[in-house]
Amino acid sequence: MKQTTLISERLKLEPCPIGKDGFCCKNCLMGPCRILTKEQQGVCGASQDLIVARNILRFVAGGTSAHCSHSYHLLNYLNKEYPKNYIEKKAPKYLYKLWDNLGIIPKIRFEHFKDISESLHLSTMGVNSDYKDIMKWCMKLGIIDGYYGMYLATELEDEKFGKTKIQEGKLNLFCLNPKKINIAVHGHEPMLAEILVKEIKKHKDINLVGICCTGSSILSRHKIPLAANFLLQENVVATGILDVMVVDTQCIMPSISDLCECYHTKLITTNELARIPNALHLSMKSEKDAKEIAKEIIKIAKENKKNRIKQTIKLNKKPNKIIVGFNEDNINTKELANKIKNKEIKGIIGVIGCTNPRTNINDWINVYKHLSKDYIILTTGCVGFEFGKNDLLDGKRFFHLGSCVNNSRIAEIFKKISEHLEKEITDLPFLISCPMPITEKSIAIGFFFASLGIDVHFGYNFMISSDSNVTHFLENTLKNEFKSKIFLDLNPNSLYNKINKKLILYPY
Ligand code: XCC
Repeated sequence: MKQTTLISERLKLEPCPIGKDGFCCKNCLMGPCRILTKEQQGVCGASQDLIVARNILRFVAGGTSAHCSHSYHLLNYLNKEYPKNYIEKKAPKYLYKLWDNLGIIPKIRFEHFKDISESLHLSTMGVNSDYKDIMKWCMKLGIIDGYYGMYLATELEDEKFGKTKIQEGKLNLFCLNPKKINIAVHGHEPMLAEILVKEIKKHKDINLVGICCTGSSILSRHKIPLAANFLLQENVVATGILDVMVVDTQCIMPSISDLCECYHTKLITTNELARIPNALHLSMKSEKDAKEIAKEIIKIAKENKKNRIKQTIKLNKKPNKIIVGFNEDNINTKELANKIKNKEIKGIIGVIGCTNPRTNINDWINVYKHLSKDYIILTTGCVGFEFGKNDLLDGKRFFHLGSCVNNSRIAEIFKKISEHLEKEITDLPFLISCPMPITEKSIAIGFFFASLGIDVHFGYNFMISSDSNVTHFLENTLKNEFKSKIFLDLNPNSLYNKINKKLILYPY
């Protein structure tokens, strides 16, 4: 039988200290060049600042491509065309004007994909060597990520699958049921999962659970229990009682393949981009495919239950109860605006993104718990799951808005509040905090919110921990045009103190 390890074991592999700071350039074969001082240059003459800026841009391009690909897959699935003038329709008017003047918005159909590609082009060896201009491209991709990725995906999913509803849901590994046939849906694009939700209603012996953002999506719409975030995905298999794991795209650990072999679980891939060794691939391109595949999955799961070896993780606790399904329409933004105006709350913090196992997750969660006395917390993604595990998702101070593409809901809420108060977004006490980023997507999301004029905090380094000019640019120069900053604070208490001392999140 295959042997495998869990992430807790693999974490012993230390991150590369040079790559961590973005000091390694591997964009050509004269290198890779490791540039450890400001005076050094790569073989081609690239400075440390240039190398860091290019590495960040390539990271943001990766994240933006994932979100844009998500909405593109949805358009194909729904047989729909790209909406015209999408950014112009969605963005606050004054911001659209600003971005238009800066020449950073795509206008022609598919131009946003060209911009992702051009980012890769300009950061190859010997094209763009102006780190400031490269950072401007990061902002451009941030805007693309926000609108052609998150906004469009959220809008299409709301149209097709219905708006989310405020309701009680369940979360954690204990949502798995040893007595039933367990199927998990994992990834980010919920098209097949939506069909499965309907199909399993005919099968009382099946327990469907979600993982990561596909899970958050069907939790917010249909109360399907969310068994795991990114970090717990392997444990879902390692319980020994998962009969089928269906994955679409993004955040699926490659380790899942070996793990499924160890634990009898049938692994099924459904997206052409996300092929995994030893998985059964059932290609899903249309709703018709999805209906057939859903039936097939159920059949496979039923047959596979008898192959369970043994239950290896005790599931002797109850799942956490949570309130989910908030969105930009069912949250009373007028009331929130008044609360800000009357100083009943000090502001709103969007706590977003992943749960990086190299950070102290509990310390971060505790800080937001303290902050929630004065601030409203809007949350999405894997960090939202951690709030749920700590029984904080009560719909009073903590509002769960769904998957990571649903971060557009946070942007909409900020926009609506600013309209109620007749202020620019940047003049209001809003903060985006991404304490534990893992993926390129979370960095792209940060750049999107910064483009809206909101300060963005990261709690884990993405190549900006040194005192490079790039760090300085994001903390200081960005303000000149976008009235925001992107900054790093790795220490939860220090972030708390900065907020309390009004160094960030200025009161209204
Ligand atoms: Fe991050 Fe999105 Fe992935 Fe979780 S699932 S690890 S991107 S928070 Ni969306």
